[in-house]
Amino acid sequence: MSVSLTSPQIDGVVWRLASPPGGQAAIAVIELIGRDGAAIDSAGHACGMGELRVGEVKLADLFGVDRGIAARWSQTLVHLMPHAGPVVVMKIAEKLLALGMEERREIDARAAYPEARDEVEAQMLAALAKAHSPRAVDLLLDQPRRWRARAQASTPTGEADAKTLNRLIEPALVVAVGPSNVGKSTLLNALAGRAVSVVADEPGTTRDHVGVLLDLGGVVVRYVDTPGMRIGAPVVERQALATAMELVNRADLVLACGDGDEPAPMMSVRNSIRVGLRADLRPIMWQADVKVCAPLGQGIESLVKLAREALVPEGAIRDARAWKFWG
Ligand SMILES: Nc1nc2c(ncn2[C@@H]2O[C@H](COP(=O)(O)OP(=O)(O)OP(=O)(O)O)[C@@H](O)[C@H]2O)c(=O)[nH]1
Ligand SMILES: [Mg+2]
Repeated sequence: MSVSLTSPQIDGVVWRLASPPGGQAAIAVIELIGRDGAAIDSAGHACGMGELRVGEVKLADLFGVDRGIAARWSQTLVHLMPHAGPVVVMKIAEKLLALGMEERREIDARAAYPEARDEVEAQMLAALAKAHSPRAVDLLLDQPRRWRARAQASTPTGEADAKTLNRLIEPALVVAVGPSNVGKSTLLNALAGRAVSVVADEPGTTRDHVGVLLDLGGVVVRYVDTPGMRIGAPVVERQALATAMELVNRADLVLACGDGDEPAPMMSVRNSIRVGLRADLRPIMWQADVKVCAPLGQGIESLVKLAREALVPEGAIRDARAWKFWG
């Protein structure tokens, strides 16, 4: 790869390809990890996404290579999501390297944890250090024992179950969509237990996307609250909608939201839950999977349970077989 000496150099940011290599996904995930917020700020400008606030999710021109989604999940963590074509990913990787951002190699677990008794125990310690979900802890701690007992006991979980459980380490993407003013942002605030999203009694309140890491009863997810769909929206809002649709395409779970007046959009995606909001105002006449009055907390527990079950089923967590959680 050629490195241009004239490029401005970004200090204190490393990156890694977070989407599985050779996977089937249409979108790639390139993770930028900053030493601090300022390092990420300068990387953001250099990558062509401009200023990106914490919680902001937007469509950006990534180095002129591809239009993709940029999401800032915290001060120091940004995801770039271009199309997953190998040429696109390689060109973006070249640009990052040219800017002085090094690729973070997966750590060598055995070298990092010399006290570990075997490979699985070393991988377990490495996974514990980066796992996001509290529900991952007991499960990971028990893996070395399960792998040692495997010969007598049973075969390990299949690839599909392993991928599901991996969501306890690397959070799944949950995207809430639906018409304007039905209470989507109020729902996010209720789920987060604090005000992370702008709420107002005016259609079109959320003009940008709000992305946060959210703990759904022990399973941490990346949650994006999108601006409502409404007819006659200004251009900037329609752009935001285009971003929302791209996010829906790569979501692990979509919350299709509506209320008594505005039914939830019919989603033709694999994994979705139809959420009837503002259920105290008017009866929900369409087929909702769960009815919610977020300000009163009604239906929140049921929704959390449904979402958790759709992402990481309790049955998979309770599965006593060994789990291939690394590699
Ligand atoms: N009565 C009642 N009002 C609610 C409920 N949930 C939200 N609201 C109110 O409905 C209005 C719209 O709520 P938002 O959460 O901003 O709606 P939104 O879907 O995010 O709207 P956009 O961002 O425009 O798409 C606000 O005035 C909220 O206070 C509810 O369960 N019951
Ligand atoms: Mg909103």
